[in-house]
Amino acid sequence: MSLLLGASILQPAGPAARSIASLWPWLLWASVVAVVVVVVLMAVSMRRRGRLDDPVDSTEPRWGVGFIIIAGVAVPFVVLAATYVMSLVEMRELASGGDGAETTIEVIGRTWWWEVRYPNGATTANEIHIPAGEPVMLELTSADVIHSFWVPELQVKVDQIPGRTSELWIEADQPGQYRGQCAEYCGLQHANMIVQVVAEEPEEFERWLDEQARPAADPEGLAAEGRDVFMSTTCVGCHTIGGTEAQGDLGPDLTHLASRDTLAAGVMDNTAGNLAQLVTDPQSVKPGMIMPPTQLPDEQTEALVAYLMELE
Ligand code: HEC
Ligand SMILES: [Cu+2]
Repeated sequence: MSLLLGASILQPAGPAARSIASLWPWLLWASVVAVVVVVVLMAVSMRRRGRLDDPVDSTEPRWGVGFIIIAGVAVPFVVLAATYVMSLVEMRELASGGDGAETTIEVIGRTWWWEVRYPNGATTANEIHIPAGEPVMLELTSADVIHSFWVPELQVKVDQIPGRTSELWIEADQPGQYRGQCAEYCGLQHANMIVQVVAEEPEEFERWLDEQARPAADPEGLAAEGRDVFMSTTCVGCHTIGGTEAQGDLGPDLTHLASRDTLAAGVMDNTAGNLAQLVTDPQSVKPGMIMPPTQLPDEQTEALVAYLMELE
């Protein structure tokens, strides 16, 4: 997955985003016409003012009261009313589009990553897998400050407010990856709070979901040493690994870490080298994140990374 994957509201990839994008050309051209008319009128008035020998009586409207009523009241009223009605029609469509969604996914904004929970108990982070071609309901909330969930190719943005749950349905026409971003300033690493929606064929999604609900497999060899490092250092207090004593809740669930494409909410690819850097010196990856640096002998870091890479 490319971290630079583009995401534009003008390239909608699902029904909700498409209906929003359909409003856009109307608004653009209405605005262009309004700007051109105003600029022309300004130019005309400036030319008149330039001619000092031909003073204008400023109390007398030059084109009469009729002009003011048409250009200043009637035309804006028609434009605004039309925009309002078009928006209402789109909003009705958007409100009902998620009816009949079979999957509900909890998405919890946290500084500065996303926790993603499925009804079967699977918990993951920063990647939301959905079946392509069907609506999916998201329950959006926050565990700390206000965040905002925005995947431009799929839906409008919706704020994630602590103590409140907002519903938002999303649907992707085709399998693919759709980049999203926190859209409400939430602190130092707000810009590095990236979410990826991964739409898959429904069977593939079901397989992924079953897999994600399983506990982690028992490691062997170097990875088993890595597990011991994990369980005997600070990691165990903040992270959960299903099937082990690690049940921390401050950081992402790592049970299936190796199945994710990126680390730390999309800031780096999930590779051994990047994992080693993230684990030993997280502040160099995402300054300000609550994960502390961990000084370990090189062999222990290597074992720890081997363990994390096996969490598929
Ligand atoms: C004080 C709590 C805390 C401790 C201790 C901690 N972490 Fe973290 N960890 C976090 C948080 C919070 C994040 C997510 C930060 C972000 O993305 O903004 C994170 C992210 C990660 C990630 C990336 C997960 C993902 O899905 O992208 C890995 C891997 C990780 N930690 C491993 C470890 C290991 C290994 C240790 C022990 C050496 C450790 N952590 C210690 C809180 C902690
Ligand atoms: Cu933010």
